Amino acid sequence: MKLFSKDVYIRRRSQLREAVPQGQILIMGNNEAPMNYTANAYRFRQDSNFLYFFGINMPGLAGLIDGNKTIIFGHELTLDDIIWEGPVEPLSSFAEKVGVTEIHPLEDLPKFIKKDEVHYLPPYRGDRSIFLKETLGISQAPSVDLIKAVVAQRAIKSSEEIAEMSAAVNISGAMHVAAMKACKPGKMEYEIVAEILRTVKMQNAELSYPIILSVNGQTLHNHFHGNQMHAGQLMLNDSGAETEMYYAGDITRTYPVSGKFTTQQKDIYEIVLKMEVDSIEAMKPGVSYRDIHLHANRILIEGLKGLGLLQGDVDTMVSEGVGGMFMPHGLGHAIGLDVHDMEDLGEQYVGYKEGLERSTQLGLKSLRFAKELETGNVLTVEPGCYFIPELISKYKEEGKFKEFVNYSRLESYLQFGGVRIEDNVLVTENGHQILGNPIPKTVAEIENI
Ligand SMILES: [Mn+2]
Repeated sequence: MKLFSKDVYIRRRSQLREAVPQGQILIMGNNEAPMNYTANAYRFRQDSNFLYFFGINMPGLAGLIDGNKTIIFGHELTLDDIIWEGPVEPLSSFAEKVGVTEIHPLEDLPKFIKKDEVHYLPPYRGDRSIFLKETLGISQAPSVDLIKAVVAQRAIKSSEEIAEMSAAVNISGAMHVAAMKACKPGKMEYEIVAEILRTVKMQNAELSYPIILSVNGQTLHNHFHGNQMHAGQLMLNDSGAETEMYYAGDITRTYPVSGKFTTQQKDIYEIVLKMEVDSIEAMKPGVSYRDIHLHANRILIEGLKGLGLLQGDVDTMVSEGVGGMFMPHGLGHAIGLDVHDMEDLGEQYVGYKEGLERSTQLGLKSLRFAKELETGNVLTVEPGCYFIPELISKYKEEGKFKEFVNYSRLESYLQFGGVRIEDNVLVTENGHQILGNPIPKTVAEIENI
């Protein structure tokens, strides 16, 4: 189990205690999650908040900060566990490495909990909800004070976290290069998936989310990998690794199955690339990510206007949300210990703030991070352009945006698919830094590989 140094966890917990000075703070770890029966579990994934404050990657733990005391609740292995799972380092030894000396059995947790004074975070697994309500007898809602304090801390990445995240991007980059090299007409999509899995496993890492890989890139989260790939199609690969310490990478590349872009593909690709590069260029502390999203939208609209697919006033098209028809998702999201960082705590706390309301427009409504950037934030930048036949035909029928959209010219794009390009970017004091080593991105780099 890889851990940061002891003082990192001690510092994180004392910062949290200062931000939430009253009452108890309970941070629950995850349990094993059965796949088809109890002993056959999914890969164990520790809770990210528990990892952040207590570090220990084992199931069945809880951390309690009570006054100036910090306690870990859990179990030492029994002889029976050792017979089946082998002799691992005792819990007390791991606890010591994260600066905790007091350990009690998990069954004793109810005796320590002051039901009315305990702050806890929103559960996202059924077993935890039941444990909080029935075993601990807590009836109040999750603590907004605790949510806000955790978000404020985790949103600002420290240098040791940036090193882990850069490693995650580098593994993700290797996955993408392997996929590019394996992509050939006649092969099946799952053969590329196999190359990605081989690469991530060879680096002792795991996926940070299920692989999105398809020649139907217009489907934003396409997990079907059963298509045969043909020359003339685009391959969209959105996949990332999480390191042994669970920091995530989230990278997307799009490239021609044949290895060479057609003119039509290159035209769209260059628009998306400009959206991506210019968005990254605009990133610095104090700039609102919503504004960067809208600027990317403007580049998309100008680009599609240049191709004769759109017509009319660009400002009007931006404000009417015409771009959402071709990019129905947000420009990016926070990333860290979760690929959508802290989404369990609520996007309204992670990416929005009081007075900043979520739009209802297609595209902008899916923007997960809209507020001003701060030094230490890490976000994905992932513009795209998609031709979704079902959406286009519905809008055409309804006459939606008919003064702006050249529907007859769009006909020749119905088989296009989609393009998305994504990198992970740190906001620095002076601007920004793309994490990890460069991954082929320009038309020339991609055709070359
Ligand atoms: Mn992403």
